[in-house]
Amino acid sequence: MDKDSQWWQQAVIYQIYPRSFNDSNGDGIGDLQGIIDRVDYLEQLGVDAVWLNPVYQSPNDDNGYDISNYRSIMDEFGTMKDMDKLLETFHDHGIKVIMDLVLNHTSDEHPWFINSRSSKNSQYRNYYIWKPGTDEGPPNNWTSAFGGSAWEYDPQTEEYYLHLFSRKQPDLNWENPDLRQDLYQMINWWLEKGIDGFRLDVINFISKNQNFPDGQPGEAVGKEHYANGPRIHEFLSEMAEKTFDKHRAMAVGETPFLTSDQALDFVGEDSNELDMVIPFEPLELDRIDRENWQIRDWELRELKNIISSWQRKLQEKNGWVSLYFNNHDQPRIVSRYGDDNQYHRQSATMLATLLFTLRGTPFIYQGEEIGMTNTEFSGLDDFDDIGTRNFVREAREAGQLNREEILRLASYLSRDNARTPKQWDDSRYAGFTTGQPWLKVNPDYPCINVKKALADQDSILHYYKKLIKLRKKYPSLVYDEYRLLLEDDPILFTYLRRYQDQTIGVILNFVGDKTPDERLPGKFAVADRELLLGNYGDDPNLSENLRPYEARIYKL
Ligand code: TEU
Ligand code: CA
Repeated sequence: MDKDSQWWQQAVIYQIYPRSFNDSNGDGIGDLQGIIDRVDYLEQLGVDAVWLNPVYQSPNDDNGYDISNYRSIMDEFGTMKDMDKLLETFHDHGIKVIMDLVLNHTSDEHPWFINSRSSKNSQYRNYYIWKPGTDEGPPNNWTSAFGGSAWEYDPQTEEYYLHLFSRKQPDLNWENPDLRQDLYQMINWWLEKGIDGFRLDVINFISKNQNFPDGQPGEAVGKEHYANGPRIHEFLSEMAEKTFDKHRAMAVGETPFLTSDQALDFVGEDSNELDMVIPFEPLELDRIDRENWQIRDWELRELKNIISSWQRKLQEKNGWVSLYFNNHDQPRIVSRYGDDNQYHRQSATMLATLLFTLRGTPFIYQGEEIGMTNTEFSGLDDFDDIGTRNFVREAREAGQLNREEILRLASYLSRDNARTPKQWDDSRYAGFTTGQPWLKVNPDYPCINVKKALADQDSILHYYKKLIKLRKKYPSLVYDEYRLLLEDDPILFTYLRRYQDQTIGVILNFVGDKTPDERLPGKFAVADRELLLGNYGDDPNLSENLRPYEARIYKL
């Protein structure tokens, strides 16, 4: 059990999007004091750590993922004093604090970039990636995640710089050892303050193929030349050695385009790079292509396949993953893989049951624990997120989709769905602020809010609390074996978890219909089976039909 005794393996982590969590001073923007004010709520929920989205100084072109000073706090969120107080308060309540760190790019307003673009001879020129253009214009055909070319021409020095995200997010040049040393120093500066770990933004993008060849056409053109690039493992192990290891801090890597086969190179027991990775595949089933914003129908079998291959693969070499269904980039899961209408409670709790009974560390995104849903957008000007706004603009220019179609796709896929203010109660603006919120509150707040959920013993919130407790009690929910049953069943997701001599069985009904009992395998028909938790409360005979979105966890 030694290899398994890291605190974060048994932990449940709660993600806070500070802008939308709680506003303490009525300016309509969530802030650090607002987070401090809710520490009791998080403690009673039972989470072990919080991960804060970026709180550093930023011009907010991409809501804090464009950092202009790594060592100071965004004015709207408060001061470094507030940050120190947050850390102290959370530690007093036994909750660890994980910060978000963006090392692939900075803001174009970071002093490094201002200096870098000023002259080809600048001491900071090679902190970023500059190239001369070609006859066609940009150095190659790579595209930005937010639309258009990944290269921006800068008239000052007549060269292009690379930006895999917005043009206000220039990519850092990790080939430069001076840059790497500066980043490590900054990381250590935070770790010395007592931060417990980091979530590393798009960390598998930091090493680019230095020939900068054209990419294959398709989604994210160029990705085969920068996702998991040539020196990625060298850079990550150097960083771990110079920073996290010395402080025994946790490092979680956000890793788009990573497959389960590649994951062990980052988190397997014979690599020393990251403690866990954040997979994307389980959340890509309902979209064909992120860049072109196309959606599709999907089948449960696909989800079972993806989850099962990640579970099996990572266990081979004791690698670890983050388990999540929501974050600040994802539309709300209950509106995607569940039913946010007729079976809101049932489907939200069923999906949560899946998350909390797999091998890995569950991450709850703010509002998920009360079943927050996608919001309503009334027009094409209603969107705030840079990615959505660019999609709307480009789609209108291309003229292939009509207004309704664009609105339908943007409403379903927009990151704004995740970013609407946290719904605390049924007062005006859902108790998030006394002022005018920066982003419209979801109109369903009178129905879905924390106050109401706390008062109802059968709420989604109370179910999450039970799941958190259960995970602490049964190591077989955390470690070791995962075995899928009924592999081809199109409706049921059923599996066993086993650790030492303890076996747990999970049955999930993924549809809003009753499901005939004969699908259930004999494994569950043991006489002394005990229902540990079910989202309908009772434990009917196994010969009874499963009810819509029913979830049951058995000790076998
Ligand atoms: O997201 C990385 C990522 O893969 C995004 O391109 C994602 O696919 C996109 O949000 C979909 O529209 C991280 C952060 O989580 C995100 O908030 C940032 O915008 C992005 O990096 C750039 O820092
Ligand atoms: Ca505020």
